[in-house]
Amino acid sequence: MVERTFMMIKPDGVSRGKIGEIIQRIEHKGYAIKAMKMVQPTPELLAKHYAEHVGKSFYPSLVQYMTSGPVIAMIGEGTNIVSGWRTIMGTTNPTLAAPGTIRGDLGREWEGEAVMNIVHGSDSVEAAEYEIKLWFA
Ligand code: RTP
Ligand code: MG
Repeated sequence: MVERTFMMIKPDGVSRGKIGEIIQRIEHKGYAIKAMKMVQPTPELLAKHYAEHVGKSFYPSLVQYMTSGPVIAMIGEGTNIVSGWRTIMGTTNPTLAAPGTIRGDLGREWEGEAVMNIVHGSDSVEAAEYEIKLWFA
């Protein structure tokens, strides 16, 4: 099924010069990038994007991390892209993420209690719809 998802290159991906490499992996897979922009996330936007995590012990560190610089926000489109992009990203913790995934190959550092993991992808079709509306209002 052709789906849309919300994809993001997080501040560490941008500051470490990985934009080109990450976009190349998206294009190699054959996913279409339907929209793309550079955004400086605010705490207000992040509270909506990461609503499920507000109040958790790592949340202040997550906000510190995610407001540390600009991100690249993208709408991707392709067959089963929601789960497919999560597979390409790898699991949340880069230490555990498989080699060959973006997080497994490129991620390593922590911002306080929050793991810095280069990229984001919506975790369901419903989340994708919500996040696309939020970031591309
Ligand atoms: P994301 O939403 O950013 O794509 O990441 P995810 O689904 O793989 O992981 P999620 O559980 O939604 O967590 C969101 C972000 O919060 C930071 N985090 N740190 N210390 C920790 O246990 C921890 N858990 C989450 C990470 O930056 C993670 O991507
Ligand atoms: Mg998540």
